[in-house]
Amino acid sequence: MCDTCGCNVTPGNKHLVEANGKLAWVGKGKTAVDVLQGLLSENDHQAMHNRQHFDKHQVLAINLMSSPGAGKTALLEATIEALQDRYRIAVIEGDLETENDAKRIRAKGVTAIQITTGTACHLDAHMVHDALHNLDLSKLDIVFIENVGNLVCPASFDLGHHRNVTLLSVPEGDDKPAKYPVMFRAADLMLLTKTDLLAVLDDFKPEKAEQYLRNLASEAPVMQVSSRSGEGMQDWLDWLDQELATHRARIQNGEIVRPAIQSDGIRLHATANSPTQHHGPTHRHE
Ligand SMILES: Nc1nc2c(ncn2[C@@H]2O[C@H](COP(=O)(O)OP(=O)(O)OP(=O)(O)O)[C@@H](O)[C@H]2O)c(=O)[nH]1
Ligand SMILES: [Zn+2]
Ligand SMILES: [Zn+2]
Ligand SMILES: [Zn+2]
Repeated sequence: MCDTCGCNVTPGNKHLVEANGKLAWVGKGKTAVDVLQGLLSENDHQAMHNRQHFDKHQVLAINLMSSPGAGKTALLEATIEALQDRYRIAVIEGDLETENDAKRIRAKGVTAIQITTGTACHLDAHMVHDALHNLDLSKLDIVFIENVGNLVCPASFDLGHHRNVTLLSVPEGDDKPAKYPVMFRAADLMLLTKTDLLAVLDDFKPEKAEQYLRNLASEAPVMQVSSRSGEGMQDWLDWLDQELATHRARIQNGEIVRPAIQSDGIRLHATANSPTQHHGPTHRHE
């Protein structure tokens, strides 16, 4: 996990492990495993609370994941251009350091909340919650969360969103679903991006990428898009339309929509059920 990359403690949850924090190392004989399991359990609670925020306002929340530079921000820019007359959109941007992506989104006339994660290579539910309290969800239809560019850790943290979209860009090679199964198993949709480059990078075979995904027992749809040429964008926009309609219908029925569960990722992060006491959110929203 984050066992190997040391990223479990984030600016959003570090209060829990600091002195006097709920999961503080000292005083209660906690082991490292206890603390990590506790953090995951806290994350899941926070994620449930975040989902209540979204659902209360019938907002669809989509988590975009990929390796660095696969085209998440470019896809968002093109999506906003295509949809901003029809849907009210906001973006939560996760980056290690800069505010560059948020600035690109704001240039399209859309609210973008930047979360700088520092050393953490993924967003977690606590960081997303801080961002949510800076967004007026009553005035939105879709919130996109651009996760930190990383093909490993982001898939293991529920943020309280509804759908995972995993991007694989043509220059990365078609074997990535085989090499990073945890990430691609989490996908509710796999987008093959930068398809305008297929003509020059002709060793990338879209059908091979799809076969590697199917080898993971995933039935997620696969779409080819190019933010640059606009090719395939309509399929993606249609998918969003459909997801928003399904989401609203489910909320009317009192159902909760969750992204694909990543049991592999959870196993990578902790090996047993958390011993930590569960608790409700520390505040309520009217
Ligand atoms: N040819 C081509 N290039 C693209 C396309 N989409 C994005 N790019 C280029 O790929 C590079 C990275 O794009 P971004 O949208 O910044 O990628 P990202 O996934 O947001 O990157 P990080 O936030 O750093 O992880 C930029 O130079 C883009 O211009 C595309 O459809 N075709
Ligand atoms: Zn990590
Ligand atoms: Zn980006
Ligand atoms: Zn809240």
